[in-house]
Amino acid sequence: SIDSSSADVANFTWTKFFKNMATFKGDLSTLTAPPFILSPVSLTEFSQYWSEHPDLLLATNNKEAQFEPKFEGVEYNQELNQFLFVVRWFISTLKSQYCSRNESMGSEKKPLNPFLGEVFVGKWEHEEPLGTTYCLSEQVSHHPPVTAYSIFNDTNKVSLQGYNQAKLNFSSAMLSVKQFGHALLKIGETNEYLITLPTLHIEGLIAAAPYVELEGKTYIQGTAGHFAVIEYTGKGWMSGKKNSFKCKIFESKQDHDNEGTKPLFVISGQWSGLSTIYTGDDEKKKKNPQTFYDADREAKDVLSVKPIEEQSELESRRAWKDVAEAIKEGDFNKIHQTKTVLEEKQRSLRKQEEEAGHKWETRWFDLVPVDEDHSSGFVKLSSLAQLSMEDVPSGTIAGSKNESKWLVDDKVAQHWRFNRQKWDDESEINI
Ligand code: HCR
Repeated sequence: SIDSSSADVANFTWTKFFKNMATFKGDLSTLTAPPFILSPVSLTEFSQYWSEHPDLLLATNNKEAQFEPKFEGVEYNQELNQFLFVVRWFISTLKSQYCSRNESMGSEKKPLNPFLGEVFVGKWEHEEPLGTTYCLSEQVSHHPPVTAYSIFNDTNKVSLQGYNQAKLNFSSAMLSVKQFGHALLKIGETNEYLITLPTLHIEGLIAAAPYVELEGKTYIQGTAGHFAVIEYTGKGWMSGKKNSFKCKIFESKQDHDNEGTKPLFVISGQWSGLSTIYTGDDEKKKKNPQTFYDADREAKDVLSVKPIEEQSELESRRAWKDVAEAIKEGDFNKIHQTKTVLEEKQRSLRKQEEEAGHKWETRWFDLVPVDEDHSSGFVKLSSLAQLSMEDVPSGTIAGSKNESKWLVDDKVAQHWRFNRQKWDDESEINI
């Protein structure tokens, strides 16, 4: 949101921004940044990053496909095969999620803070057997900002749902970002995968050239038991290369916890470039390395979005059109004016709702208490992976000190879930 007058904004230099940051803690709505670091893209659009390689997402349910490379001496079965496809698809999403602004705009930028009820929709259309993959994204909360999404392909019975909230904290010249939420990938009728979201930080702030570096871990837990832990490291740490990761794949969480059990596979490299897979037996000796994924060689598949003139007023690109133009033109006054129009409209809508005594209703997603979450495998998968089901940073271990730091007494955790019926009944927004 605009938190200052246009004159303030025009004079808001990077040095001032950096000084202000010293005491910053909050979310996107409270972060004021100089105009040249603003992006004309709303955070609701980020949901598409989960599937810019639809072929890799859909390969997870191709029963005829054998995961390549295949190693001799490893006992493959259908579940392990699928798990490897899931891990490869997940690694393929990271470059879009965390590097794409650097590629398209030269550095990380501050995205537009979506308004309540803002939606972003589109599709990836392919010939059979891939068929059409739909992407729905909705801003389900403004304070704090939370975006929920659903990406589904009925032809291949693959669907992904999730939500995301980023909590920002500035310390040691770095902006640290904890992600709340998770993703759930459903394949066919019975197989589901819980995917946790990594912590990240923004580096390059002193040089006014911000970029994202991931830290911490992602866990992937499947219904059949397979468990993966992906550990992120940055430049100057372990490998010395930026965007590095190491992923260990186990038959189960128990195998992971048992120090004597080697992983089935170890994958390492750069998530924004090349990664290599070894069997658990070969990894230490670096024997028989095989390419796992090459992010530089896979062109992304651009989501098809309706022209702005055909969009509803709630659709992101239409709603932010004037602001986006002003940002692209670098016109400080226009940015301020156009943002104010949008924000005032939102304020008056909330006031009207309050006066009428009703609350804004989310469109395609429901906030479901964890003990009533019967439509997803979240509870089962979290307990298999011994992960917290509470409203705590994604990937927090159940029963850990870290978990208790975030807990609020007597508060039952609630998570956003896609309600397919609501989408099927949708009459105003179409793709
Ligand atoms: C932290 C961030 C907003 C949140 C963005 C999230 C976490 C959103 C969900 C996506 O699935 C993944 C994702 C990717 C982005 O890397 C991350 C953004 C990076 C920067 C932005 C800050 C709020 C902007 C800070 C402003 C700086 C550049 C001065």
